[in-house]
Amino acid sequence: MPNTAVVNLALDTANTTVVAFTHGRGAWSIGIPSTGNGDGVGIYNSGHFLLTNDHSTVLANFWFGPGGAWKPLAGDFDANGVASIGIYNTGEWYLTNNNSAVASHFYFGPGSPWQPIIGDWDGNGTRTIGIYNNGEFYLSNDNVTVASHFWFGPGGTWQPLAGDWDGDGIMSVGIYNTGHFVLSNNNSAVAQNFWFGPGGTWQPLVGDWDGNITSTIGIYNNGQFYLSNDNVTIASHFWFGPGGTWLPIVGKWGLGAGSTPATGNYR
Ligand SMILES: [Ca+2]
Ligand SMILES: [Ca+2]
Ligand SMILES: [Ca+2]
Repeated sequence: MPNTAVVNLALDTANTTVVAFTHGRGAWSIGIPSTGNGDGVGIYNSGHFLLTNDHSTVLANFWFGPGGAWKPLAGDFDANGVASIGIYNTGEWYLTNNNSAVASHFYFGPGSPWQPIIGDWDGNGTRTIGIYNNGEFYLSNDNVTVASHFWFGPGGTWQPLAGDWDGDGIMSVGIYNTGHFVLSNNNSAVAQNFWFGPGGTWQPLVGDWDGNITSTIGIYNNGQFYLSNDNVTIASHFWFGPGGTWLPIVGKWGLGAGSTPATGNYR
């Protein structure tokens, strides 16, 4: 940058470039380096979690919960900047902040066939829960009361998603069905509508893979991951875990201690 007074600064919509405007000397674009601190992935099978922040090195390897019908969750539940895991089964929830101790245990929703979702619906930095069934969503900001209740999408075989698609700090929903993604920034209007991946047995993922604030999608099948930073091109492609019945999870993981196979101390 020449020694020229800057009269205005602007940020591009992708939060990747600052444009510095000057009097008479034109404008300069200044790239904002990626934090390199985006979401990692993990896998879960019957109470067993394996987490990685770099798509290969196992950062944490632990058991939580009884496995069986319990499904894995992940999120930053205490707004400390790192994600941790939880589990859900038929309306019952356990959340941790360190992948070991139970930070909260509660019931929300009628259980099956309602599915859990996790998001920071109010942009306060804390992720809370929601439930989805056949196009209908209930979201909570405190894991107790209903903050919003709405329908989005045709239901049926469509699955719920949650992400901050526009990077405004507030997460909103989306839906996925056989390779087709439909995303909303306000839980009502369609903001993005696209296809990614072959559908079939591939499962959708959502994360901020490059740490630029916005959430983008990925897909998972049998140990194989494809992640995109723009919902169009492939940013990374890798294998993690043995596939099979292991389920993918997403988070920017910390160094929670984890636990050995649980025998009831999660209650
Ligand atoms: Ca946290
Ligand atoms: Ca929140
Ligand atoms: Ca948003």
